[in-house]
Parts: sequence; structure tokens; C-alpha cells
Amino acid sequence: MVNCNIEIDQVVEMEDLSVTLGLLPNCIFPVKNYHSEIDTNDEVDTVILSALKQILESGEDFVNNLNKEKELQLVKDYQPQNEEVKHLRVLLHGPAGAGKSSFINSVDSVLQGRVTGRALTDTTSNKSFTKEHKTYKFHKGPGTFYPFVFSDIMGIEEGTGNGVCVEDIKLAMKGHIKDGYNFNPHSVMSEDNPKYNMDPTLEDKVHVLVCVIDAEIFKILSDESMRKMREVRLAASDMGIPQLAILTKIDEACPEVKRNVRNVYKSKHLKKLMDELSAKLGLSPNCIFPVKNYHSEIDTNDDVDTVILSALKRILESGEDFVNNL
Ligand SMILES: Nc1nc2c(ncn2[C@@H]2O[C@H](COP(=O)(O)OP(=O)(O)OP(=O)(O)O)[C@@H](O)[C@H]2O)c(=O)[nH]1
Ligand SMILES: [Mg+2]
Repeated sequence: MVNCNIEIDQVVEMEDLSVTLGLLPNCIFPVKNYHSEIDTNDEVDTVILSALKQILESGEDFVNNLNKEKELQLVKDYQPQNEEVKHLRVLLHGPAGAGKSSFINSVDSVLQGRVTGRALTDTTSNKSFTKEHKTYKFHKGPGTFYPFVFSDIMGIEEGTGNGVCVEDIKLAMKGHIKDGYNFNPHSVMSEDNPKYNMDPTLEDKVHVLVCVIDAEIFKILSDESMRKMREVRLAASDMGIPQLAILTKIDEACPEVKRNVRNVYKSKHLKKLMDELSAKLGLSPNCIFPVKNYHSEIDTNDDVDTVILSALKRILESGEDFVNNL
């Protein structure tokens, strides 16, 4: 970026300067410095501020990108210390439509460096779209995978006979549910079901439980849905499984974040939402991560990658602690 003084009578074509300097025209700012004035004035302030704002934003982009690369490298280098565990298993649960499948796609997108959509998502229904238990591995290179997997399940819904049965989530946590099992909202999986895993290994069992919840609707979730989520949480606590939460759709909940995802940690509205969610779920605020999923984007970008990576990093750290203390 060039801080270029342009005399009023000296007409400098920005395009020519851009060619001469080899910089894009939007990286060049015409500035009139204070040099002989006694007082400041609004017009001069405005051109100076406009250049300063861009300078700061470019610096922030650079620092954010360094952070993103650092966190991405940590994820790429991650290997469970416990040699009995080839991969950590992360189970996502939460209300229907909260963004569980989208979060799996978002993690995949960050790791692949392009927007992917392996886990099918749904835009219209308020009933659970995901119906079966499915494990997602993430490609690291040809024929190799990251040492963590995500399990996607049916969403929690209000009322009996709707959404996943809480008892089925408990079975999933214990590793009893094989991939391809179609959840039945009316009845809990029985031991004679062919998809019932009688003898789960350490890798079939869940090492981190992540509650995925939509920032837009969690305040109006019924007491019954909250009760179901609490029951899952208490069962996980009994099993010693670490728990985190992801607050999705922060772009819809906060206009500042919609404008720029980087405002996520500055938004007072979001901070308030996180505190409320913390009280509702009984999870401490530092276990709740605001996330904007990739849902309509064509390309990945550093800011969205960064919020997804911070959540992913904490998920892996929690799982690592758990498997090291078995
Ligand atoms: N704006 C916005 N939309 C999102 C975000 N995350 C998910 N969505 C949208 O929310 C809708 C539901 O997302 P899903 O990922 O299918 O939700 P789910 O939790 O898997 O839902 P079930 O499978 O029905 O339990 C889709 O239309 C997504 O595109 C987000 O962070 N921001
Ligand atoms: Mg889903």
C-alpha cells in the first residue's frame, strides 16, 4: 500500500501509478497531509482516515491469516498420543436444522481448501433431515485420513415420537450404533437390530460430544427440547465425555457478523447470546464456540475458516485430553 501525496494541481492518474508501482488501484490511496494548517478539517481527516482504515485492515488480514495458518497446521499435525486410538470420534447432536451436517461440511471445506457438501443438508423443513447414523472421515491426502471422525445423527425435536430418541443418542455415545442405522423417532434401537454393535471398540465410542445449536432460535426452543438436550449432557457427564457447544448461524443472528465474520469476537449481541446459551445449557462460556458455517458460499475464505478452525481445535484438544485419561 502506498501513502501517496497528490497536490491538487498535480493530476496523477491512479491507473498510471498503479502500473508504475505494480500495485492494484484499490491499494493506492490519495492523501493530503497536514503540513501548513493550524487546524484539522473534516475533508483532510476523511482522506487520511480512509487510508489508515485500509492500512489497519490489511494488517489485520495478515495477522488473521497467520493465525489461521497456525491453527490449520496444528490440526494437520494432530495425532492422538494414545496409540490405542487411531481416530477421535466426535458426535454432533442438537435441534433439527441447527447446522450439524453443515458443520461437518464446513470442517471438510476448511481442510480441503474448497467448499464441499458431502453431508446432505436441508433448507426448508423444520423436521430432522438427517435420518441415519453416519460417520464422516476427512481426506488428508491420497488414501490417508485425518485422525478424527465426526458422527452425524438425526436432530432433536419437540414431543415424543419426533426426532431422535434421547436413549439412541446415549447408545451412540457408547458406540453401540453402526453406520447406516435409520433412527426411529418412535422407538429406541433394540439389541437385535443388525446395526446394533454388541461389542464397541474404543474407536466406536464417542470421545467428544458437541451440541450444535442455532443462534436464531435457541431462545425459543421448547422446554422439552432443552430437557432432552440436558438429558444427553448429563449422560455424557456420567460417561466422562467432554462437552462443547457450537452456536451456528451467527451471520443471521447478528448483522455486524453478516457484514464481516471477523466481527464475531467484537459483537456485544453475540456475547450476550453466548452468555444466555451458557446459562441454558449449563456449559461454561469458554466451551461455546460461535461458528458461521459454509452454507451458500462458492469459495472458502480466511475469516470463516478461522472461526471453524478455533472450534475444531478445541474439539480435538478436548478429545485428546479424554483419550489420554482413559
Ligand atoms: N446462514 C446460515 N445458515 C446455516 C448455517 N449453518 C447451517 N445453515 C443452514 O441451515 C439449514 C439446516 O442445516 P443442516 O446442516 O441441514 O442442519 P442439521 O442440524 O444437520 O439438521 P437435521 O439433519 O435436520 O437435524 C441449511 O439450510 C443450512 O444451509 C450458518 O452458519 N449460517
Ligand atoms: Mg443433518
